[in-house]
Amino acid sequence: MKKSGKILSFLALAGFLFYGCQNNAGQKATTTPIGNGDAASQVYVPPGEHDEFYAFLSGGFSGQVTVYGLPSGRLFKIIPVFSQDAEKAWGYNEETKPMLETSFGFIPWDDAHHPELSQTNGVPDGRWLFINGNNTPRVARIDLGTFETTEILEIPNSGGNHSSPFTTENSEYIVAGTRFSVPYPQTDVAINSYKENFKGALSFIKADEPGSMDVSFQILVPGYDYDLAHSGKGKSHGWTFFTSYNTEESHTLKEVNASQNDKDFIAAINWKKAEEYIAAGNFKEMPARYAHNYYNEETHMATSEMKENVKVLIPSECPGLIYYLPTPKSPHGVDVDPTGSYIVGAGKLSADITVHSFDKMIAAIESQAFDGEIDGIPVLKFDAVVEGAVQSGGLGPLHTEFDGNGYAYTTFFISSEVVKWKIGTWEVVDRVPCYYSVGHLMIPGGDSKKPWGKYLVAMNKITKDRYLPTGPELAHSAQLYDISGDKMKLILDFPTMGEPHYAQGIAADVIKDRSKKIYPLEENHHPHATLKEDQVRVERNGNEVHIYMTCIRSHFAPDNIEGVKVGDKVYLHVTNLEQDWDTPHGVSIMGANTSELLIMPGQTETLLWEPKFEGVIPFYCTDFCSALHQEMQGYIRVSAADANTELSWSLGE
Ligand SMILES: [Cu+2]
Repeated sequence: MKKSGKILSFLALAGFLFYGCQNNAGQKATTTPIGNGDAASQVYVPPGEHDEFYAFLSGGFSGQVTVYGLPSGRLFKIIPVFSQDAEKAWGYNEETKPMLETSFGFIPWDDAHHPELSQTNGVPDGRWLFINGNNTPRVARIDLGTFETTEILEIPNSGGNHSSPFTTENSEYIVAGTRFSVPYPQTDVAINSYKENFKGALSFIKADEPGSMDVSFQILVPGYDYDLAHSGKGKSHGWTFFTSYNTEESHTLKEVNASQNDKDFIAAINWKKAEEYIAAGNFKEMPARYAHNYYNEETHMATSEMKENVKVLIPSECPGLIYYLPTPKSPHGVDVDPTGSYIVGAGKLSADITVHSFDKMIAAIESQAFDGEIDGIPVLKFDAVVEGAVQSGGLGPLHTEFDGNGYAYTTFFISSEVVKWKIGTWEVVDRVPCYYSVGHLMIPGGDSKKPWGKYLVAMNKITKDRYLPTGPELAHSAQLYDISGDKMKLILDFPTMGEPHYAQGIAADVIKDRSKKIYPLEENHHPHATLKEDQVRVERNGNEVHIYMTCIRSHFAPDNIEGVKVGDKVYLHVTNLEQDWDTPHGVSIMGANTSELLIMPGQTETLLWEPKFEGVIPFYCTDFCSALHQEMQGYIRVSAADANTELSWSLGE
């Protein structure tokens, strides 16, 4: 009976949410949220001019990252990460297939959640963007010179990688916390043995050197759900904070059973202490199986390597490594202010926002102000660590970012709003509605030491009436607020791809001049590159045919090929000889069971084609490259498996 009562109250909460949406929608019909005519000019970037900021939005369940300009809200690029992308041949061409390898085999999709810019001294530095894959636990690195994914690391012994990637101050590490606790290591046990057999793992991933991303260590923790994370900065550099819920350790009907405890925990990890324990050999080597995939920009090829074990720290054997900060009520976001002094926990079933003090935490550790311990992890006394509470007046706080001017901004999912409050006095100074049900928010640099506190992007879970209807599925929405004055002002709605889960923003100046324009041919070390047109050729090796092809405006070389047979595996290794910015060529061939290739200037890509029957098959350039683009085409003759058609190739004969 008690349980059904709880279920009812949750239904009531959901009803409130739905009512909230309808109500907001109703308001929209009679009022204009933008309110004044000059909002449009604030987001207008005239033709030929550039946006002031890059915004990198998670593509959510699309598995990708989208790149927008701010303040215009214009979409510039979709960067494929965890999902195959036929437009760019990501995961389809031979070069990038290894990027999607995992211990489960080739996986062409994931649920991307949190983009995170690399940092130097706590400030976004524009080198890389990291992002996590939630479903099959992974983290990825995107190179912001090329805007391409160059590295993906699977996270072993983890179930759902939500609290990730969240960097440390110099990108020494990015982190990954298990959202679903699982048997560690995985084994066949009854689900109702959760409390005895299920554990969580908090992973620290070395990330400061491309090509050598690896799990440096994992910390074995109780079987809670670890939700989000942020690392300390300034005085709290060396610490990382993870929220947890389900400290009840329930395994079923979690919407009720994981919401019983008045407080759950923020786990505070002293990762410098962890490094000492690792250096001293005070760890366990645990079996694991996880893929490390790396795209080498010199060879234009990815490789996938399987790793076999991982170093694990056990809290009861590592005093000083981890502490729990009690935090009301199923905390979701954990955010650290720009000075590193305050750790903000947003209890998603609460109205208030809890602010812990880093100094008080250290003092509580030194004076051993503990409320017992769990599996060797001291629980700090709530009153000893809490600094203040923001009496928000809202419902369902989720995430907080900062403007660098002494203010914090917290999203409220249930009451669908952003609340601005003052650090130190904890008073609410402004609030604006979101349309509707906002999850994350992003201020460029807003989780770093130096936010660019000019704009705020709210990422909304529900769109309802914001755009023209497109059938049952509606575009999700981001909303841009001007936060340069005392009051937040909504100035733009723009649609997003997939779920705009979280985002990061950075001043365009930090990145734009380092953007790569071409791949120099002399640096192309692809094993199947053809760097000059007079080196093109076709080679047979058993039933494998390798076509070494080039393209330049407006022809392929060769463009007539004969001697291919039914049953062959035909590899088209195509090098784009162009050395001008913005001159890609595409390649497609009729009936190929894969996507097109989209080859950047100076790059080599490979398409695998297995002809099924005799005939003459056309291929063509798919990227409109010149006035004679339509002429950029060729033929491959396919003969019977036992035919004696000689291998030959030509251009212009
Ligand atoms: Cu072309």
